[in-house]
Amino acid sequence: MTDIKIVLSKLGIQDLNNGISTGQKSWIGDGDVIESFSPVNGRKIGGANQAERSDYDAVVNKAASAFKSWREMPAPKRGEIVRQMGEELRKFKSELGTLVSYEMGKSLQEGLGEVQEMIDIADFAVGLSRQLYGLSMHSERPQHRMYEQWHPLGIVGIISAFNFPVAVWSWNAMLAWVCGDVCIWKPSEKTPLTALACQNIIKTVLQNNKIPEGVSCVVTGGRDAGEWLAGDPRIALVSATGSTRMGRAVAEAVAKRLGRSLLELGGNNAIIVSQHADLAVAIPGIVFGAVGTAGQRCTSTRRVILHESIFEDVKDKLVRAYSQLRIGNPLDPEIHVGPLIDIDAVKEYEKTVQKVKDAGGKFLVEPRVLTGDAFSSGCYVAPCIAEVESQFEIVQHETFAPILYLIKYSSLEEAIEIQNSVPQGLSSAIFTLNIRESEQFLSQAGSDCGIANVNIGTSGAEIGGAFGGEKETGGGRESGSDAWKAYMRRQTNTINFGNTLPLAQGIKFEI
Ligand code: UN1
Repeated sequence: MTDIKIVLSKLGIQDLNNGISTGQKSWIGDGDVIESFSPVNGRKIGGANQAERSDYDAVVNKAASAFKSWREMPAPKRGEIVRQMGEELRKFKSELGTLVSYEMGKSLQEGLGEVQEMIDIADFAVGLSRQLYGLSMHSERPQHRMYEQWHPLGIVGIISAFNFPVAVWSWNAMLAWVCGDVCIWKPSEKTPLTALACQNIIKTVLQNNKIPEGVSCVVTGGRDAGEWLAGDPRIALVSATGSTRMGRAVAEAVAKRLGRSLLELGGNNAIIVSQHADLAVAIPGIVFGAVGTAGQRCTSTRRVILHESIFEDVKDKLVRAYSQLRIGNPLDPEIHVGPLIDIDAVKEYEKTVQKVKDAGGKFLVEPRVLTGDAFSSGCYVAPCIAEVESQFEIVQHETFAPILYLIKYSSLEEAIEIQNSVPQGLSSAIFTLNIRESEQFLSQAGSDCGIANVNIGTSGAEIGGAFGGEKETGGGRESGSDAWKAYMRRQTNTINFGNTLPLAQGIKFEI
């Protein structure tokens, strides 16, 4: 098995007694050490000093001063810096992917996939750096020109979650950088070391190009650090990924100061499987969506809405597929399902299971917490499946664990209604070969989610599309398409090149 010490040292993270420091005090603060334990085996990996308020203020000052020069660099030149960052990430893909897997607990393939997502968004951002287009309009006045341009916003605060400890940050940071912004990243306190590893990679590129390191900053810490960012008028945009509860707190604090927020919060994603589905495609889509990353993606499949005529058949197929799942050390390539992030997550899993039972749900694949030497961290749970009623209270909530609900429907209208009946609106899918059904699902009367797929599952979105969702998911869009606009400010410009001053709306003002 991989020697994690070697991985850490290749990523420039030295072990300092029990704590770990990148040697860049100003980035990581002087506060208490946050310890990072691997959910794989419960062992301590290291620690990082939390930022204190004074560290935070120093970081903001550094970022603000870096912004002054970074914003003046032409966007395609900023794109060149981001291209080099993508190159560095390619070099460290194996080490960073391994650390992601070890610190977070996702499978090695998914850890590597996450780093690939960072490389891809870097490529996307490089192209984008030459395409930050504004529109031009026809003025209603003679000898006038009107157009809009997009300017950098300033400092972008990025609050990221443990489940995609590095990719979601990169979706934000890479775009923000080509847009001319500088970033302050508050990573999840559950995965501080992957963040420091990324910081080391980015720092090298900045240093090689003699660019101030304030372009990319990290403050490690818990809730406090998130609150500092949210409440700070110097932070032009706060982009937050995580629970709806956290997002609500961020949104309120940012709105109070009339700042901007970009929220990517919980999902309660459903797959509709119609009687016209190709089950050979649908079953793996459901299983990957439900158990991939041990059900800890915001796009994880939580609900499967099955046509009554195929309910028994699909149920049997899913039960059979679940019996083949291998649970264990995520660094072992044979394993499908790794651990949950920590013991608290296991408790949440158990609580949800109990609530499902109390409400009258019936487990078709039994939940259990795994014990024994291979599972000594106490974080391993079995993916489970329950038959439930859509209106159960617990079905309205997102539990970050591999618990899948099956719900029966008889008409497509009813299926869509069930799919839309939860407070969240991130990802959704339908499996059908019937074009009327798929079009109805994608129509304005169909899925109310930010992502709606046909014949693929709810998770595993590509970086090229705008990523995010509606309702309690928060409404923000990150990553591809024109999500970059959230990281810039629009300015409308009107220029008079004539020798009179005609007023708009035909108003006459004579002096
Ligand atoms: C998340 O879980 O916060 O679509 C992001 C997916 C991944 C991203 C998930 N590309 O599943």
